[in-house]
Parts: sequence; C-alpha cells; structure tokens
Amino acid sequence: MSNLLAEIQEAVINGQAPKVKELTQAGLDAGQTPQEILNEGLIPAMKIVGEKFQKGEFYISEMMISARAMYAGLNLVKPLLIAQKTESKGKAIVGTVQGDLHDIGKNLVCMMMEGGGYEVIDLGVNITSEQFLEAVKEHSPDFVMMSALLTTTMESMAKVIQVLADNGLRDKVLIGIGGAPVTQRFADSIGADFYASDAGEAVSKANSLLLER
Ligand code: B12
Repeated sequence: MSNLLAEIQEAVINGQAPKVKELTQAGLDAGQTPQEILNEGLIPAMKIVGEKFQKGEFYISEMMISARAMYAGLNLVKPLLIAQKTESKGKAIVGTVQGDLHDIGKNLVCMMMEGGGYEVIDLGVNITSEQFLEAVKEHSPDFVMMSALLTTTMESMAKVIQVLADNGLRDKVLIGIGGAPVTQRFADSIGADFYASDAGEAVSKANSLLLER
C-alpha cells in the first residue's frame, strides 16, 4: 500500500477531516483511482475504528468524528465514481432499515449503483417496512436494497420482505441486502434475492440478476 493511502487511513482514524480532504485530493492528483482511495484508504480505516470501539479504545463520539472525516474524502471521490454513469439500466430504492442510523455503506452502495448506470432513490436511514412499501408502490423499482449494520436491526429486513409479500409486491422486485453483519446465509434464510459484501459487488450482482430476469 502506498504511503498516501496509509496516511489517509491514519487521518480518518484520528478524525482529521481537513487532512483527509487534502490527502484524498493529493492522491487523485497523483493518479490514484477513486476506487483505490475508497477500498484501500477510507473503508479499511472505518473497519479499524470499529475494532477500536469494540476494544473500548474509542467512544461513540470518536466514531462519529472519524465518520465525518471519512465523508470529507468520500465527497471528493463521489463525483468521479458517478461520472462513469451511462443511460439508466433500471431503478433501485435503497435505505438503511428501521432502528439503524449507519449510512456510510448505504451511501457507497447508492454511489456505485448510480455510477453503474442505475437510477437510485435514496430513502435515507431508519426506514420502516411501511416506508419501503410506500416507496415500492410509488416508484415501481427493479431493486429494493437494504442496509443494516447492527445485529439487532437485521431482522427488520425480513419484516420488509414480509410486508412486500403481504401486499403482493414481493415478486415485482429483486431484493438485495448488505451491511457488515449480513451474510449470504442470512440472505438465504430471509428469502432475499442477493447479498453483496461490498458496493462494487452489489452492482455486479444487480447487473447479472437483471440479465437473468
Ligand atoms: C461509523 C460507525 C458508527 C457511526 C455511524 C455514522 C454514519 N453516518 O454512518 C455512529 C457513531 C453514529 C455509530 C453509532 C452506533 N454504532 Co456504529 N459503527 C460504525 C463503524 C465504526 C463503521 C461503519 C462503517 O461506516 N463502515 C464503513 C462502510 C463502508 O462499511 P459497511 O457499512 O459495512 O458497508 C459496506 C458493505 O457492508 C456493503 N453494504 C452496506 N450496506 C449494503 C446494502 C446492500 C443492499 C448491499 C448489497 C451491500 C451493502 O457495501 C458497503 C461498501 O463496500 C462500525 C464498525 C464496523 N466494522 O462496521 C460500527 C458498528 C457497526 N457500530 C456498532 C454499534 C454497537 C453502534 C451503536 C449501537 C453504539 C451505541 N452504543 O450507541 C450506535 C447505533 C446507532 C444506530 N441506532 O444506528 C457495532 C455493531 C455491533 C453489532 N454487532 O451489532 C459496530 C460493528 C462497532 C463494533 N465493533 O462494536 N456507529
């Protein structure tokens, strides 16, 4: 890994937003791709932040400051990822499920889906099953994509699928789920159509499912 990516990681962990912005810009100017900055700088830094929180070395306030620092970099790479966009391949509604306020991963999924040529409707965080249902009725999307970062909120995904089924809409959409605690096994157990471990894989799985349909 280049020094610059290591410095980006360190600045995110230390919560230094202006420094992250500066280093991200320097990286882009030096020819690092937005994907490298994301996947080898910004994202792994948040993983380390989570580990520090788990070990009791970081408080919530420090996690928040790191998250803000990550956004300082993310906001710079975002337009570059989305610039690769072509004509719309389909429509996706994306949201973080009820009870869950984590949005970095969800926002990355939105960005990559947009960059991958999809029209994205970002519902935001703490989205109830009724809100997902209303959004499906309103937008008739190809995909419903749900994010959960807490083991306690993963079950809300099953609830959304149930509510869609109760309203005769389950088979009208392809359902994708993700987030750190989510697994393929969990996706199978709740009857989701796909799981992806990162935002890039989310796009490739969405693409292949759309072709199969
Ligand atoms: C930043 C952070 C916060 C920030 C969130 C800021 C924000 N705007 O999002 C704040 C400080 C607010 C926060 C709060 C809390 N947090 Co927190 N948080 C994190 C942390 C450090 C990083 C998460 C992150 O952004 N990762 C980076 C992104 C890029 O990764 P990602 O979200 O996994 O997303 C990728 C993939 O999963 C996938 N993906 C994500 N969504 C989707 C959706 C689809 C459809 C697909 C296909 C793919 C996909 O693609 C993404 C990009 O590649 C994690 C640690 C960790 N290892 O996850 C803890 C963590 C998730 N938090 C945790 C906890 C406990 C909490 C709190 C309960 C703390 C508290 N006591 O209050 C609260 C809960 C608040 C709430 N109700 O939601 C625990 C969860 C434990 C558990 N097993 O349930 C973790 C794991 C930390 C830990 N190790 O203990 N947190």
